[in-house]
Amino acid sequence: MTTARHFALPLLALLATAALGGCKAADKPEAAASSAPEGKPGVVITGARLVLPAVTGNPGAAYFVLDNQSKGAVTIASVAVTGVGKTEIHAADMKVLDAGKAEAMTHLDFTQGGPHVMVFDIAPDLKAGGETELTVIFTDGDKVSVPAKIEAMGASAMDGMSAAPKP
Ligand SMILES: [Cu+2]
Repeated sequence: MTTARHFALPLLALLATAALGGCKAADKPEAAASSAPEGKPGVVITGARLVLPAVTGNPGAAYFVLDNQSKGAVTIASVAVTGVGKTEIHAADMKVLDAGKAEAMTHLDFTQGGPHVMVFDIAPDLKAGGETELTVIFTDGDKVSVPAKIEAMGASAMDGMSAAPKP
């Protein structure tokens, strides 16, 4: 009986350690995230789309919404689109922005008539109705990639233009 008790205690201690160990492992999503190539905790990108120019060879535009649900501000260093040679982040007035900053718990709309990503040198295989990939690269090196629908410069783009506060 006494022997059994002596065994019981170390076993409990062992179980407690195991439980703690398990807790720590589950508490380490960073390890899992860093083994994945992309992702940024608390940042969600939705509605990504690439709008092709009406005239081939002209620049197009990419739009998306960045939702920053994290406790810190995030700053976009650049945006890459698969099949596109070059991108620039533009303000509504077409001025080049060095970066897009989203304060904590806010969201950033890249939308027609507002800030947008101007895309240059669009590969001919990017066709309306298809899909490409849009990658947002942050100043800290993190990246988030999302699928982006490819759209022709159509009715919706025209709507955006008439809604734009431009002369
Ligand atoms: Cu522009």
